[in-house]
Amino acid sequence: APEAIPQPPVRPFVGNMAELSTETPLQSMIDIGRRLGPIYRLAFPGGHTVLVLSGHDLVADVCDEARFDKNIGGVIEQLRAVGGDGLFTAHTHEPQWGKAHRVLMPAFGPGAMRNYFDDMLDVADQMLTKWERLGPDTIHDVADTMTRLTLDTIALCGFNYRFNSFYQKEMHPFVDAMIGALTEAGLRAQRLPIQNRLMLLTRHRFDGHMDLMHGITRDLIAKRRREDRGEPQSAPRDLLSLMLNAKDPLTGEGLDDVNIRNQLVTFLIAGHETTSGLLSFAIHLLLDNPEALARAREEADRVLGTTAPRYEHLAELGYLDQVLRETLRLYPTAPAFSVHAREDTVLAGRYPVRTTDPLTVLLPLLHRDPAVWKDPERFDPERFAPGAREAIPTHAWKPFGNGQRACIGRTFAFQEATLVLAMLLQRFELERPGRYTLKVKETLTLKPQGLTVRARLRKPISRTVSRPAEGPAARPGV
Ligand code: FDE
Repeated sequence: APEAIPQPPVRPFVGNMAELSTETPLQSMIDIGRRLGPIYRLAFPGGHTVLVLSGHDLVADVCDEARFDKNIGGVIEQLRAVGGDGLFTAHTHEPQWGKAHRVLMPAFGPGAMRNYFDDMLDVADQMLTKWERLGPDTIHDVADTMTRLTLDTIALCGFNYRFNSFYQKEMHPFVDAMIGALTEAGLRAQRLPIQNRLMLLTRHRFDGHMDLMHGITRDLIAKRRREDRGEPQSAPRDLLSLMLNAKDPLTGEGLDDVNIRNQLVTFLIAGHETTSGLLSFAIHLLLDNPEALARAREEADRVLGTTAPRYEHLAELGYLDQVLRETLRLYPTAPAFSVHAREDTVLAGRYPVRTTDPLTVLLPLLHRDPAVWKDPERFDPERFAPGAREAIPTHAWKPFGNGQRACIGRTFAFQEATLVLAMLLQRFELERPGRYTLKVKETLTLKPQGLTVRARLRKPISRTVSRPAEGPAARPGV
C-alpha cells in the first residue's frame, strides 16, 4: 500500500513558502527534513509541489537513470535566463545538451587535466604570493580570496582569459554582472510569477547584467575566431578552441556561437562558486581539527618538499583528497539536485510519483543519513581512506550529482582544490584571528560566511616551475 508523505501545514495561496527563510531556504529545508524524516513534500504557490529526499535508499532509487532524469525547474529554470542551453541548464532531451556533452567530455577527462596544470599553478601562485607579501598581520577573507582564485583559474584554463582578480580591489565587471544575475535568478524562483512580471526596474537591471556578460563572451569568441583564422598554430588549445573547432562525433555538427557563449557563462558560474566554497570549508574544517590539519601538512611537506608542485605530485596527495571528499560530505557546496520521473512510477516500492512531481535530493542531509554515516556530524577524513571508502553505499555521497547529468568539472575541481590546499599548507601556518562560529551563507551555493585567517610564512618555496618554451607573456591576452 502507498505510504503517506509528510508535509508541513499548508497555508492558502503560499503553500509552504512561509516555512522557507528568504536568506537561507536550504537550511530551512534541512530543518524540516530533520523534523519530518527522509522524504517530505513542500507545496509552492500555483499549486505545484516538490518531494524532498534525504534517505540514502530513496536517493539510490531516483539515481536510476532509466526511470529518472534531471529536472529543469525552480532556480535552475530561472537560471536558464543566464545559462540558456549551456550544459547545466539544458534539458537532457535538447539536442544541444548531447552535442555539447560529447564535444566537451574529453576536455574534462583525466587525460586533459595535465594541460590545465600550469595555468592552475599560475593563478594559485598569484594568490599565495599576494598573501606572502601582505605579511602575517593581514586578515584575509577566505571566501573572497578563493572566489577570485577559482574564477581566474576557470577563465584562464578554459579560454585563456585573465580576470586578474588578485591585481585589483574591485572584482571584474563581469563578476558583478554575473553575481547580480545569479542573485536575481535565485530571488525570482522565490517570488510569485506576477511579482516577477511587475518588477520592471529589477528586470531592467537584470537585462543590463546579461548584456554585459553576453558582450564580453561574444567579443571573446569573435577574437578567438580571428586568431584561429590568422595563425591556427598559435591559438591556445583550451575549452574555447575545442568548442569552436570540434565536431560532435555522433552528428558531425559543431556548436553554434550562441551555444558556445552559453557554455562560457556556464563554466564561469558552475566552475567558480562551488570550488571556492569547497576550498573555504576545507580550511575551516582543518582549522577546527588540529589532528587532520597536522596530517595534511605533513603530507604536503613530504610530497612537495620546498619546491613548487609538479603534476606528478597530485596523485601522491591522497590524504588531501580524503579531506576534500569529507568536506564535500559535510558541506556539499552545490547542495541539491533535482530529477523527475520519465514515466509515472513508484519510488522505492512505496511512494507513487508522477512525471510532474519534481524530486529534490537534499545533499547535506543525505550526507548525514545515520544509516550510512557513523557519528555523521564529525569531520573524519578516514571515512574516505582506501579500504574504508569501498564500504560507502554507491549513492550515499553525491556532491557532484548523478549519472550523465553529473558534474562534468569534478576532476578539474578536485585537481584545482588539491593543488591550492597543498600549496597553502606547504607555505603558510594558518591561524584564526579570533573566535569563529560557522555561519553558512547561501547564494546558489554554500559558503562559510565571514571566515577569516592570518597566514604566517613557514618557509620560502622555490618558484622554478616548468613552463612552455614561449613563456606566459606570449599568450594572447584579451
Ligand atoms: C553539474 C554539477 C552538478 C549536477 C547538478 C544537477 O544535477 O542539477 C553538481 C551537483 C555539481 N556540478 C557540483 C559541483 C561541485 C563542484 C566543486 C563543482 N561542481 C565544480 C565544477 C567545476 C566546473 C567547471 C563545473 N562544476 C561544471 C559543471 C557543469 C558544466 C555541469 C552540468 C553538467 C551537465 O551536463 O548537466 C555541472 N558542473 Fe559542477
